[in-house]
Amino acid sequence: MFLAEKGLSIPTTELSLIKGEHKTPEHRARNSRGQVPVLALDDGTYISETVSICRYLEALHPDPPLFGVGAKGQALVDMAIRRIEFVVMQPAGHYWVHAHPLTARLVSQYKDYGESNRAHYEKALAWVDDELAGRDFISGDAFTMADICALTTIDFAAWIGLAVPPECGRVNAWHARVSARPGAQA
Ligand SMILES: N[C@@H](CCC(=O)N[C@@H](CS)C(=O)NCC(=O)O)C(=O)O
Repeated sequence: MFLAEKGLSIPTTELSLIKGEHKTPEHRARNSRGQVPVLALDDGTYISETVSICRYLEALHPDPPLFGVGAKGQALVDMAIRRIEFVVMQPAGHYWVHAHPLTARLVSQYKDYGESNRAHYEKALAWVDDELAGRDFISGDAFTMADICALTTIDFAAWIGLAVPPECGRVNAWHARVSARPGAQA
């Protein structure tokens, strides 16, 4: 979505997570965490972490700005991204690891703990709902990387069974607005 919003296109290679292609020594040499995505630079450098990859691309292609403008704007977008990752994604991630049937064969699950994250996730969304009062986007009046982080987190959470509660009206309206962007089809 970040690339589409920027109007950029880069060559991609897909790894099969089902086949474990991300855990091979060859891929761990690119990313010691054995995860995707990884951005390979022409000079042999590999950059992991989605937000870091996007931040690098933003520096090379500043328009349209997706990480905020100026010291204050950039700090506010960074704050919003970190909060989406730590406050919203974390309970969804713990639910995925500890309560979802698809991860059961991969890890030792603590199901009660996993399920307890549903309430944390819903509380986090209620907080996002409050944040959206009087603004169109997560970090303010402009669409930014914080919206991409929130959209992908919320869509992933819905896919694993954590829906946005109907009472989160502002989150639902924001979700419809941001999902309608051409970039969301990427
Ligand atoms: N913090 C990393 C998370 C990357 C991540 O969790 N990638 C998933 C696929 S979307 C993955 O590689 N999962 C396999 C694994 O963790 O072993 C980022 O933002 O890029």
